[in-house]
Amino acid sequence: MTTACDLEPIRRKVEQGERLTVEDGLILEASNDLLALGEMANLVRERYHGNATFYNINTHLNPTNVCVYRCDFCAFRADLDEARAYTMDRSQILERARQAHERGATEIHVVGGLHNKLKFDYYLDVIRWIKEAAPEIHVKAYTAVEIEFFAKIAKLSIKRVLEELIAAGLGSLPGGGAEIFHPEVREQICGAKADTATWFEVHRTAHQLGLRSNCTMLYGHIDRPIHRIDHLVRLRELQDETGGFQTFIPLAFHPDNSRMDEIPKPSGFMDLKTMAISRLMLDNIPHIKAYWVMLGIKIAQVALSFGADDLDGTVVHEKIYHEAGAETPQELHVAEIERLIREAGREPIERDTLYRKIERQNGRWTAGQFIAAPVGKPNLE
Ligand code: V47
Ligand code: SF4
Repeated sequence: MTTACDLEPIRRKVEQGERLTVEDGLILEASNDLLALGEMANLVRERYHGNATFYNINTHLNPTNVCVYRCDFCAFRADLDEARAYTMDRSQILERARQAHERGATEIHVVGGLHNKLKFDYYLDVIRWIKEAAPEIHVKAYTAVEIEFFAKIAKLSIKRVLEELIAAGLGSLPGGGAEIFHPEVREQICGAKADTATWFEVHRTAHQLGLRSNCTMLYGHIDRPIHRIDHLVRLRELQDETGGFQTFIPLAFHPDNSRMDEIPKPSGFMDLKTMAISRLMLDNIPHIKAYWVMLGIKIAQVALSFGADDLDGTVVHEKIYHEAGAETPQELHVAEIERLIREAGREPIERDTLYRKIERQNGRWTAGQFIAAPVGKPNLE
């Protein structure tokens, strides 16, 4: 157990904007002084963004739940012959994109299973169909795990797969599939899918092609402090190299209907502590997201004082967490998101996926200026 006084050297580093080491990270992990961790994380959060707190209007699309992999934590996947297996066709995807457009969404977040039979063309078509129905919508699609799967089934390089997806209309990559990078954990919970080196290769290649991406960490299952700190430091290293990560999202494990359902879900204390430590270790990633769907609305709101500056979006049609027991609603309306942010003493700003301020007039939206971030700028030469 760490005492308040062990945190003093770290506090001084944070105040002076110095980078924290792995050892510092482990000291933070050993501390139960949640308020001290939160205060330090809040300092970094306010140095980056002041009171600004971001959200977007988005919708989720999971084109298929059929998946060749069997990650232990996943309650979403299905086998091809199961009654609950589904694959969306062109008309369903066009309809979903039209609905998103009518609701004023600026982003569709696409992620799904890795189907035994579908060809790479289907995944390209999903993006083309969205763009056909809603050309101005940003398509944030396919985790690094999906990208490496496409490369395998299409017998193409990761670079070529990304280039084809970009030509179809891909706008950025979501951060999923990262889980825990440390092999002690990864091999146990999702050993069959893309390994850590491949996850990084996909994001590095995406950044080199000019795409922005997000990154995540799935915590609160069999992971230990060293695994989480190792995970954060690996992300920080790629960010030093490319500057292409926009947002980090800590994902709290939801056990229901998974093969790890004997593990209790992480407590509010762990959620806030992980949020704060993430903000402190990831000094070069501009945004930290409190994804309300998985944290619950109450913890997500409090997280705005523990390092988070983004609440994700209005989110409609989310399946991955709801099938794993999330009790949050399917959608939050803009007025509710703004109320939660204001009540926490922050200023709500609607952003697009690339963090440009959204202006709305007469039912139409335009993306304005990029919202400046002091560090974490791309360095891609
Ligand atoms: O990779 C799956 C996680 C991820 C469970 O980029 C689970 O803005 C908890 O990538 N309990 C997909 N987590 C979701 C994702 C995401 C979510 C929100 C925002 C962004 C973004 C990306 O969901 C998977 C996996 O890590 N996941 N099952 C579960 N039972
Ligand atoms: Fe498949 Fe993704 Fe679920 Fe793993 S997390 S089983 S890759 S859908």
